[in-house]
Amino acid sequence: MRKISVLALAVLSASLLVGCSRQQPDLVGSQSDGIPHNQVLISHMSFIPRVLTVQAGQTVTWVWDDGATPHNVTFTSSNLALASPTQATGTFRHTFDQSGVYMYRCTIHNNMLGEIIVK
Ligand SMILES: [Cu+2]
Repeated sequence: MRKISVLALAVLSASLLVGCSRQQPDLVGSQSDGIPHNQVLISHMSFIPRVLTVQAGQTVTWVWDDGATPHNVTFTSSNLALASPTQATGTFRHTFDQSGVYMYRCTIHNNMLGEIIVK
């Protein structure tokens, strides 16, 4: 059941991203269409959106959706020592209580970089 809803979210997010990229790329990651604002999709060897802005106290969920390719979320900023498992499916969550800029990457793929900005 949980797996199905995660998949549904991933599909919804992907279609939202595709729709937005045709018209208004700035809306990616917005709260339109009921898609959670604080979600990062791991797909096509990238974090989508690459930069996500949230409010302090909010939880960010990363959703793996890149077939059998394993990835991880590893923070590189000195202000946060945190890393997800390396996995091909599943989710990872973290609640950001302090404002700041948090850089992260996938340690397997050098080009996979992401950023969480906490207001
Ligand atoms: Cu990766």
